[in-house]
Amino acid sequence: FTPMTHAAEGRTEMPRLVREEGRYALMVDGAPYLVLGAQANNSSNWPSVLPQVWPAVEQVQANTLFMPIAWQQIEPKEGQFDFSFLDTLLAQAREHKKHLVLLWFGTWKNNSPSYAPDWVKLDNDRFPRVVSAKGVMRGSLSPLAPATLEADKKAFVTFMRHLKQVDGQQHTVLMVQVENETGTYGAVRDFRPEAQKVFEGKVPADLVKALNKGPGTWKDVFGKDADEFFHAYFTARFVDQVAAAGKAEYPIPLYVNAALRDPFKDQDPYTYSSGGPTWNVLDIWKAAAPSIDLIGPDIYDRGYDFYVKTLEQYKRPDNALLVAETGNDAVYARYVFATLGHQGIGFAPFGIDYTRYVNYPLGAAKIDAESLEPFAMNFKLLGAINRQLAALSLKGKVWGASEPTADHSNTLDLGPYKATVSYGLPQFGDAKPTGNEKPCGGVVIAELAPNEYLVAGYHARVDFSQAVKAGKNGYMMASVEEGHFDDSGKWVFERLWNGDQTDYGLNFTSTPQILKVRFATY
Ligand code: N0T
Repeated sequence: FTPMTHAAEGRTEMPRLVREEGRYALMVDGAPYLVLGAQANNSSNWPSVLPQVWPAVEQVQANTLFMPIAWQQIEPKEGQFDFSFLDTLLAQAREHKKHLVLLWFGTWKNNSPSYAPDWVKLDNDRFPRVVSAKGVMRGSLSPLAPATLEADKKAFVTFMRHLKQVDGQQHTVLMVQVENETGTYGAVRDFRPEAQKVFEGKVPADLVKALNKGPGTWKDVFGKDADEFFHAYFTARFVDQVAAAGKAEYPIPLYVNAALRDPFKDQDPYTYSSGGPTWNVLDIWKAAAPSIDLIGPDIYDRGYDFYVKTLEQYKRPDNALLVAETGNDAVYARYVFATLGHQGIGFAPFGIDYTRYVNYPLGAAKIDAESLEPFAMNFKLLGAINRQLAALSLKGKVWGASEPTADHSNTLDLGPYKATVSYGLPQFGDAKPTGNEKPCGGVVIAELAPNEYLVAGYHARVDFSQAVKAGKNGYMMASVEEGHFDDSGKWVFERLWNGDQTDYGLNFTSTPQILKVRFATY
């Protein structure tokens, strides 16, 4: 797991996303890496605010800060660029030994061009807005506007070129998010005459082919979904062209994030960001935006079923799972374990800074060291086994579970063994699990070798059983070692757990403990 650095020259390997048999890893310094992220609040992208950002990032023990780079900030006057914030941010990230993920707030920021410069967002003739079916002009810019595409592309390319100049050796920046929560609120698509004409034309052949459909107009091919799918396709094409141009300058991984629709129901597209990469249009986005490395959900629903269903929807053989944003309320923290269980490459709570802004009800009503504690404890625990987990995850050898809301246990199928994870149990004796006071528990398990597993967790108990009985008398945990990995990735033994520490399962508290469990038959 030793990272391949060329520290002497200050040079490291380019970050990249690798895929093996439909599984993914983000390679950082040449080895798989878990992004334990923290996203700052939207308007924290100014040098004067950074002193309130770093302490919160340190507090949650994140390894990566997600930070916006706004179009209005880098190109306030057309053709005049200013990268002073980016340069300041980079220097500080290096001082704090944190990685960065930069978020391109361009044509779309939560559907609107609020972060575009005045010369863009105030000029409807040159940069037209979406017009709804009823003829109402919406805030969102149209994806069917060549001038908008050209202007955004030019700004993004200039940004990526600058990034290569200032970070092309050190690679502090791991990924760039292209736009933010694309799509349109209050209109399913653009109905301007220019857009209507395109809508009445044929579905592009490449899309028809990618989706295994027959040729025809949007209505012919997609029926009642035609409007939304049309908007998704052209939004994705727009974003893809911006991304492709940026990648040609500097090829680090590029991704998009999604404002979600109900994961279980066919929600009316007028009630979410229509055209953005919601679960029902992922195939369209995949076909239309090949330069985008992954599509990550922004999960702001506290419910267990909602959360896990969303993880399932965005973990695909053709999509690496990154929880691009999630709420900063304590109950969201445990979902990092389920994210790992779904082969996630990263997890980033949103609104991590001490500006005193809170996005309640999406996240916590109050942010301080105490409210951030569950994130901090989980990131500390997972940070200590970051490289091991990321590498084993790429091989399909990682399982993870988060505390459900209704039930108080879950089971993980490790193949030869079954792990039962229970919440709210005492550490001594058997009882019925009642759940933690507030749901906060989670466990991650990784197979190191046959019959040998790494087990770590937070406020949870783990019991094992054999899937199929083996051995004359069955099996047992032959040894449970507590320890840690040193910088070279070597396991360092600290002590054996036995007696009370193992008689009633492996009980994890808020203390970060990493166990190596060996099973044997007798
Ligand atoms: C997110 C964040 C930021 C009731 C909200 C979530 C961030 C953006 N948008 O604080 O604005 O930049 O990506 C939208 C969630 C809507 C869900 C409504 C459910």
